[in-house]
Formats: sequence, C-alpha cells, structure tokens
Amino acid sequence: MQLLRVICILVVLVTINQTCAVRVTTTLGTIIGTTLKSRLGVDFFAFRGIRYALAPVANLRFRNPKPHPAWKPQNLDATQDGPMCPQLTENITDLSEDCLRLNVYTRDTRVQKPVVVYLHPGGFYAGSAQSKNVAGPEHLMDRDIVLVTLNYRLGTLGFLAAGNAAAPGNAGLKDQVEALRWVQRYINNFGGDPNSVTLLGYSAGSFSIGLHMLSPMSSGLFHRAIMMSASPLGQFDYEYQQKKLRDRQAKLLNCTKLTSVELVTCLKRKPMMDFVNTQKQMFDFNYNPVLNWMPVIENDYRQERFLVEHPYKTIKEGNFTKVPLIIGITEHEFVGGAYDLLKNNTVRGWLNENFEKYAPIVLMYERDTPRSKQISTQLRASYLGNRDLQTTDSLGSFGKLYSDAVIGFEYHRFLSLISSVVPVYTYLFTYKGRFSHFKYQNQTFGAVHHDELLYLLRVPVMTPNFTQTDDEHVVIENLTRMWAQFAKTGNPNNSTDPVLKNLRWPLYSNDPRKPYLKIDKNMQVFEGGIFTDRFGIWDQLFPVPTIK
Ligand SMILES: *[C@@H]1O[C@H](CO)[C@@H](O)[C@H](O)[C@H]1NC(C)=O
Ligand SMILES: *[C@@H]1O[C@H](CO)[C@@H](O)[C@H](O)[C@H]1NC(C)=O
Ligand SMILES: *[C@@H]1O[C@H](CO)[C@@H](O)[C@H](O)[C@H]1NC(C)=O
Ligand SMILES: *[C@@H]1O[C@H](CO)[C@@H](O)[C@H](O)[C@H]1NC(C)=O
Ligand SMILES: *[C@@H]1O[C@H](CO)[C@@H](O)[C@H](O)[C@H]1NC(C)=O
Ligand SMILES: *[C@@H]1O[C@H](CO)[C@@H](O)[C@H](O)[C@H]1NC(C)=O
Ligand SMILES: *[C@@H]1O[C@H](CO)[C@@H](O)[C@H](O)[C@H]1NC(C)=O
Ligand SMILES: *[C@@H]1O[C@H](CO)[C@@H](O)[C@H](O)[C@H]1NC(C)=O
Ligand SMILES: CC(=O)N[C@H]1CO[C@H](CO)[C@@H](O)[C@@H]1O
Repeated sequence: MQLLRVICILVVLVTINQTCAVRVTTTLGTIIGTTLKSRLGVDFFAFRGIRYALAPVANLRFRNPKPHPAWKPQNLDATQDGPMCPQLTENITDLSEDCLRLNVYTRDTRVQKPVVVYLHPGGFYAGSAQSKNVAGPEHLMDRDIVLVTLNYRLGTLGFLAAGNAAAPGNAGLKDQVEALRWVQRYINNFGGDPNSVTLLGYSAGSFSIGLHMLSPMSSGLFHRAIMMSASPLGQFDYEYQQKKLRDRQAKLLNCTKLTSVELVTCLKRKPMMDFVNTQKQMFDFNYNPVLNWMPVIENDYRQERFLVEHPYKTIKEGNFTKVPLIIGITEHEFVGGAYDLLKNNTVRGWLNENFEKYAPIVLMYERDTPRSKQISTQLRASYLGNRDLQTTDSLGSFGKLYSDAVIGFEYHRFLSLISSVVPVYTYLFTYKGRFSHFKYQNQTFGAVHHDELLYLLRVPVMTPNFTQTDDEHVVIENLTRMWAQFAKTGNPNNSTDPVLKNLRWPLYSNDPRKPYLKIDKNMQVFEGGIFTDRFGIWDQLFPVPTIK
C-alpha cells in the first residue's frame, strides 16, 4: 500500500490560514497535494495539474498522446490547477499546450472507493477541468468517491483530421483514453478502485462517452457511464477526414498550396495563439455548426486508432463496451443559442430568406442535396408552422428545433438503440434555479444546457457557494447522491439513503411505458418517454442508417 502523510508544514508561518501539504507515492514518484473542504465541510485531498501525457508540441502536435514518464526522484507539486488547453478565453496567460493534466480528489487513500471521471463540455473546442472556475470538486466531494477531472486537446490542435499519419484525427479523444489508462495504473494509490470507474460527461464530454463505448482503445477502462446532454449518434454523418476544416485552418494560417503532409508540417510550426486567434473564423458563421470539429473514423496509418468503423455499424453489430448507463437532457437545452441566432438580424434574415441553405448548417444535416431540401421543408413545417422567424415570438418554436437538432435527437437515438442492450436510467432535468446559462429579459428561462453542472460542480464564475438553506441545496443533494450511488452500484436508487429513500427510478425500456425521472426540486417518475412527438419527426427523417 502507498504511503500517505499529512503534514501541516511551515507554510503556516507565512500564510495566516493553516495549509496542509499531503503526499501520495506512486511508481511515478511522489505527488504533493493540498487539503480542501467539501461544500458541507468534509476535508478531502486535492492533487491538481498532474501531467498524464507529454506536452503535445513540436513533432507530437496532432498525434496520439504519449504517456508522461516518471518524475522521481523529484516530488511533483500538484497543489494548483494546471493550464487550460488552447482556446478563446479572456485570460490567455492561463493557456498552454502543456495542458494534458488531470486532477484527483479523494477523502482518504485507505479504502478503495468508486472512481468518477469527469469529461468536460465545450463542443470539442472549449472548456477545461480547472477547479478555480468551472470544475470545482466541492459538491461531489460530499460523497465518498474519488473524483478525477481532466483536460483534453481542443479545436484544431485536438481534432485536426488531415487524412494522413501526421494528423490522423481524434487526438482529443485519445487524450481522454490516456488519462483513463493513467487512472487504471495509479488511482489505487489515491484510494480509488480501478475496477469501478464511472465516466461522467457533459455535452462534448457525453458525446465522448458514447464513443468510448464503441472504441477498441477504451475497452476495459470503465464500468459505468453517465451521459448528460449529448451522444455520438444523430442526424450528422461521420467522415474519415475533415478536409473542409483542414483547408480552412490552412488558409487562415497561410499554409496553402501544399500537399496534405506539407500542410500539417506547416501548421506544426505555427504558434499556439495562431489557432486560438482564428478559432472564431473556423466556424461557418456565428459559432455554427455547434459541432464543428468532429471525431472521425480513422484510416489505418499504423497509429493506434480510436474509431475503426462507423459508430452506427458498431452499435448495430453489438461489438462494444456494454455498461450500465444514466442518460438524460435538460428541458430547454439550446434555447439560449437559438436566441443568439434569432436576435441577430443578419442571421435571422438568412434563415427567413433561405432556410434551405442555412438550416442544414445550424441544424447539422447534409447540405445542398434534394434530400436536404426535403428535410428542411419538413422541419420548417413541423416546428415553425412555416412562419417567418421573429426575435421573440419564435423563441419557443425555434428554441425547440435548435435544441433537438444539437442535443435532443442524439439523446433519443442513443437511448433507443442502447436500451435493449444495457441497463439504462433516463432523466429530464427541469429545475429552474436562480442561476442559469441563459437569461431572457433578465429572468432565468428554465433548465438549459450546462445548468445541472452548477449543482454537480462548484462553478464560482457563475454562482456563489450554495449553503444548506439555499433553494439549490435539495437539488445538489439529490443529484450528487444519485450519481454517486450509481457510480457505486450501477443503480441510482437506495431506499436506505436518508435523502433518496423515496426515489423509485425504474430502468428504461422501449416497451410502451418508457419511464423517465423528472429531476426538479421534487423528483417524479413519468411515463411515455421524453418529447416523443418531437423526436418522432427526426426518427422519420433520419432512419437508422445501414452501413456495410
Ligand atoms: C490568469 O491566469 C494566470 C495563470 O494561471 C493567473 O495567475 C492569473 O491570476 C489569471 N488572471 C485572471 C485575471 O484570472
Ligand atoms: C497570412 O498572410 C497575410 C498576408 O501576407 C498576413 O497579413 C497574415 O498576418 C498572415 N497570417 C498569419 C496567421 O500568419
Ligand atoms: C470487435 O472489435 C474488435 C476490436 O475492434 C475486433 O478485434 C473483433 O473482431 C470485433 N468482433 C466482432 C464480433 O466484430
Ligand atoms: C450577426 O451575424 C453576422 C453574420 O455572421 C455577423 O457578421 C455579425 O457580427 C453578427 N452581429 C452580432 C451583433 O453579433
Ligand atoms: C436587467 O438587469 C440589469 C441589472 O440588474 C439592469 O441594469 C437592466 O436594466 C435590466 N434590463 C431589463 C431589460 O430589465
Ligand atoms: C466558497 O468555497 C470555496 C471552496 O471551498 C472557498 O475557497 C471560498 O472561500 C468560499 N467563498 C465564500 C464566499 O465563502
Ligand atoms: C445506501 O445508503 C446508505 C446511507 O447513505 C449507505 O449506508 C448504504 O451503503 C447504501 N447502499 C448501497 C447499496 O450502496
Ligand atoms: C430529493 O428528492 C426527494 C424525492 O423526490 C424529495 O422528496 C426530496 O425533497 C428531495 N430533496 C431532498 C434533499 O431530499
Ligand atoms: C436499491 C433500490 O432501492 N433499488 C430500487 C430502485 O427503484 C427501482 C424501481 O422502483 C426498484 O426496482 C429497485 O429495487
């Protein structure tokens, strides 16, 4: 067993508060962490900014990650957040390509506990695991789990798929795999059970989880999954390379008129900030399509491949990692994004004057084909009643259309295909709190994309610390307990837990009942599936493809 020593070191003399240094020894070397307090006051240890892979720079840029070697005999200072992976942000001094870091939070290292690994959202081009702003561990650490949060490469640096060995694609997803391998090797040193790993992902993180279930690289690295607001199966198709995006980036960084290999060599020489500064221009318009950098099916260039075939094929053939699952969405998902499009006169005009051209971009389906026109016509009739879009009057209808296109249908499709194969619990999150990622006329609108994360994680950039008398307390308690209970047993119910004792969340099944849990201040089971009529439209327009 590893050694853990808590030493209240001399730092106490220079700072007013008592600071405790903690150390954990692994075969890589000794790691120095700190002690923090959970929301309700339980002490836990934090080891932050641990490199799990080499900095993906110079020749390693765009390529599969390489595990980080041992640092012993030196000690590793893991007392602070590492930097974010390059992305558009206000604080560029906090960006570095040396961002392949993870954070481990644990109450003690003696008893083996379930491990929860958090995969952050951000459309594969933004976000991080930093505790100081968006991924504070204080809520989940009221539960007796080991929490791991991690960064992965983003944008072009993480997802350039140039169609050659120099940039085969999926680098960001392979980073996640490398971190999961690290967890398998070392998490027992922190009191984590490597045989009980639950992936908890939001949006792009949830999309990633769906792919980990299908990837040969991720097989054996996790045992349960919680997929919040996204999946990898939708109306969009998969490519082997993202040629259009590659060429757009090349043009923006003056790497044109080159072969695909020379193009990658040219991009490798560009400073990281060139990618950050051109990020906005990499989209078609106004950050659309929301999913721009995409995972790809990889050709064999002798690299280890993350995705070896079309996800729909893997699902159909049943050759994937089958683990118990929680999967769900929020009530209003992308209504905020819909509002951003509607209130822009130019974009609203484009959609009104040429829906057939612009809808496929924002709603993420095939473009410029007769079938594309049919789809546009049908969606416009079904959701918008063929009426022109207005800034405020169309918020409800266009909000639903955009939400279903970006998130809802993926959720629905994954649930329908997976629920006959693995145990699944499904939820609709409806709690309208005081804080939200979308405010409309100075009011919170309802539960939108990312809102549950305010209760699972501490997000100091958006909310104050929640106390036991705050309204949000009930939701935090219920969510963190259900998620931790599921991480422990694969079942969120626990009739002897004082808070969850009345919860009776049944397994989902495709039989006519289709039960789901509505998560609000009170949690209630409903039947009939979530937004069944709306998703029926998509099922009809996008039947499950047969891929040979
Ligand atoms: C920006 O990031 C640096 C490096 O992490 C940090 O020291 C600094 O406090 C940050 N500044 C702001 C304004 O957040
Ligand atoms: C690309 O070249 C143009 C014209 O020479 C120059 O203005 C621009 O700054 C260059 N961009 C980058 C990212 O190097
Ligand atoms: C399942 O996938 C693995 C790894 O990709 C492959 O080796 C194996 O042949 C596949 N099995 C079936 C039944 O397709
Ligand atoms: C509205 O959208 C257009 C077209 O993309 C863009 O040029 C413009 O900057 C946007 N306006 C605002 C206020 O965001
Ligand atoms: C919204 O609230 C801000 C600050 O509380 C205030 O300044 C602003 O006038 C309000 N706007 C509307 C439309 O009520
Ligand atoms: C909020 O919680 C954090 C983390 O426990 C703590 O560092 C901070 O001081 C708290 N802020 C307030 C205002 O209590
Ligand atoms: C249910 O919750 C209680 C109280 O938190 C706990 O002691 C018990 O171990 C849990 N049951 C299971 C099966 O995890
Ligand atoms: C949690 O959910 C239960 C069951 O729906 C509900 O009775 C309770 O008020 C919620 N909150 C807490 C803290 O138990
Ligand atoms: C452990 C536990 O309480 N499980 C229950 C969760 O709820 C379902 C649905 O009511 C029950 O079937 C389980 O027994």
